[in-house]
Amino acid sequence: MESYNPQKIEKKWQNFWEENNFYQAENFSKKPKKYILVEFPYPSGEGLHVGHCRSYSALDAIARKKRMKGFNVLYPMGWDAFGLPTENYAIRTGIHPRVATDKNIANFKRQMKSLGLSFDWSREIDTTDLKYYKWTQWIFLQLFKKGLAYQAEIPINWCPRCKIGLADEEVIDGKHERCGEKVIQRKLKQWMFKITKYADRLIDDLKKMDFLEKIKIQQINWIGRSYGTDIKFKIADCESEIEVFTTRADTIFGVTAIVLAPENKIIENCKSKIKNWPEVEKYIKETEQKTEFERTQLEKIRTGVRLKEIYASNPVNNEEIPVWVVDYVIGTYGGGAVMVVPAHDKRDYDFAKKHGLEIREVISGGDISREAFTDYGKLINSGKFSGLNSKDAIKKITQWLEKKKAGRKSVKYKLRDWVFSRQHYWGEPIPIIYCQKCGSVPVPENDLPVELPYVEKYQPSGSGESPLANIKEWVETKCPKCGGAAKRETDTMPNWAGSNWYYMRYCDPENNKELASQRKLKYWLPVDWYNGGMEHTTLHLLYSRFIYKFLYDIGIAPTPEPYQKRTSHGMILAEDGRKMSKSFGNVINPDDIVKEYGADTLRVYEMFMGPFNQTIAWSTRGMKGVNRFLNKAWKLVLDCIDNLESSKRTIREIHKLSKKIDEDLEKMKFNTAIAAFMEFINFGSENKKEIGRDVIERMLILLAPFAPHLTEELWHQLGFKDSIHNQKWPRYEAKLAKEEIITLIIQVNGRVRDKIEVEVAVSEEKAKELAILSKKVQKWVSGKEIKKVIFVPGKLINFVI
Ligand code: ANZ
Ligand code: ZN
Repeated sequence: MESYNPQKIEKKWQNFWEENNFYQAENFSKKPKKYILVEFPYPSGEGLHVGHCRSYSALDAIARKKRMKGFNVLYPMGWDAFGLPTENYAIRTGIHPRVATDKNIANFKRQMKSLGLSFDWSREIDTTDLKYYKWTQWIFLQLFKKGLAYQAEIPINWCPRCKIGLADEEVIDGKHERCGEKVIQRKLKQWMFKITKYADRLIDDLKKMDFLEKIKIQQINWIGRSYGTDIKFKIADCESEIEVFTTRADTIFGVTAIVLAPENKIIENCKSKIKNWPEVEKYIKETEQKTEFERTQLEKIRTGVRLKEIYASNPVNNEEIPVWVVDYVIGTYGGGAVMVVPAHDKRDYDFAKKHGLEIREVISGGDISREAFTDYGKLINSGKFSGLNSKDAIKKITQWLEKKKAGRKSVKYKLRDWVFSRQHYWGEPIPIIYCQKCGSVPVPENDLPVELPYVEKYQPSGSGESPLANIKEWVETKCPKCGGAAKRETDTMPNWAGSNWYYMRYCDPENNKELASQRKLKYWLPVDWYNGGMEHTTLHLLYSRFIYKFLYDIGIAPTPEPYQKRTSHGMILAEDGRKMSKSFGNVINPDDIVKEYGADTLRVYEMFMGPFNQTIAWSTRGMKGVNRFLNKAWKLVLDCIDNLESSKRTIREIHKLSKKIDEDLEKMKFNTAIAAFMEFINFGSENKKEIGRDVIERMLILLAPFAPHLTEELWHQLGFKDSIHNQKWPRYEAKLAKEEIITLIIQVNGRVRDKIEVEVAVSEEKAKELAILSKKVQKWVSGKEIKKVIFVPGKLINFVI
């Protein structure tokens, strides 16, 4: 008998599938559609990571099953290829990013193909392809037209090492996520997207979606919607008023100071009235260097400077309150001002202790001599509002303020508008032209794409301009409006731009007239099932939902949401439990596994290694175990190839397996599905005479989504000419899949003492155990020695005492 040799069969079947276009999705097929999507990778120089394989293999199994169930499945792949690593590589080596990208893509593609993934390669896309990014630029123009793309001179996160502006999301713990350098603040003119306009819809529409719960929660927290009250405090001396945002209007009688963000314009307005201006100015200057992270840490020392002789008036009792400038108030949230209630807010409590402010209790229930009492409670020392509970008081006080025109109900969001400019070369040029006369003029749609010019040097200028600024012939152009001399925008888009909408392009990748045809979008969207990394929940997932909603609003996207269902896979760590990294020398290269054990082993192992959404360490032992399982399956099939009939219990076992695989695949419980397979193969290997042809065929079909090559080979060895992947997914008979239950009679010395329900295949050991548990039986046997047990399978058990 031939032994299992993946090296011999895998390439062969990959070619067979490709030549026959097996996995090409058909537009407008009569079959119901299923759009299954995995996040497309950034084609780095490192090649495919085993973590990529985890997502791709798992969703491949699901795609294959759906095809066998009669769906017209779209399972596409492409390249998210703009980005910094390639640019940095180019700077280091002098190899042009285009050249490096093409090489990396070719390598990734070779690796994916060696895994036998059922991607529809006819729809492959590349975000750095001119024909693709033309539409990324087109989307930018639509946002610009609707006023959702705008420019602002804002303090942005700046990485001094990479010499580049960063989005909030790229700053982790105050450091640049890519290089680890401490981020500082710097003012630059930036393109911004008004994602905040969509904040409510981005939260509220989650209700309708089938997303993992923790994904929903992360998105909601990121957007950070909070309901509260805006309250105005008048400053008598400089005819100005301070607006604060608070979620705790019930504490307003406990306010003993107002604190302003250093960015707050009021400070500048009141400059002439501030007696200690030099001190204040110095403090503001110092803050400018600090990042938001440094400023808002809960445990930090609460610094601040009092604005001498400036007082604000509390609208509820006209009390005069001192005003301070402090760095822990953020200029861009609320009004950039906070009413300080030391008795009931932890930060305010620390601040009051440090600077000797009064701590005035207005909510009862705590011990404010020790710490701030931050819970809700009953109001005290609050004039006519005393006695109310916090919730009612928030409502009543807000209403009262509304009447006095000193406040109103308000909603605030943590989410900021999205900084969309990068001072880099390897990105999509922003299609805007600056004219002295006409201002910022959009490139006419007919002139798209604005092609990224070829350059020799990609070093960022460090002045805040992108390397493109040095290419005179490219920068200098004509104004599309007045025809006068004008200059191109030299900033490029961030690496999220191309991944915002790529899944739409798969529906119609060759279209030169539109981003994709309406009919095709309507047919394929929304994506039925999208799997990707948990780390993309607040970035890519949120951004792409926003862009899609915008496209929906202008009549391009056919549905309000792009992804019906979103799941996530856990990371794969190295065998030593650390992150896989070149510097640790612990990277598992999928190429090596495929070469030595085969793609099917890699695929099945990655699905078997643990619960799909959990982070897990690679185990070579586990991987070898899976390889042994596949060898055993191979042998079982060939050993039983000539058996004609299956035993009744074998048929029952295969229907049980059938049900298990069917249900587990849908719930992404790949590991338990494969464990059930292993059990079945063990059972079969011990009872080969009972395994007939029908059982073998069904088993192979069930295994096909997991191990596509091995099953295809055996299928043909069984004599079939058609591919196993074109077979119908087997239905199981619920009756058979259920355990058959019988009534077991329990006797003691030949007399019936009880009856119990047991599985038909119950063993003597198990039957004995269950029978002894019966109270009625215990009455007769307890304290006595059991001399003999007579067991008639499926009928009775008799204890002789
Ligand atoms: C008074 C107060 C009393 C507050 C109290 C809390 C407890 P969330 O839920 O995150 O929206 N705040 C408002 N604007 C701020 C800014 N620009 N920078 C820093 N802090 C700011 O938090 C809202 C609360 O955060 C507001 O309610 C305000 O403090 C503070 F016993 O107002 B509170
Ligand atoms: Zn002009």
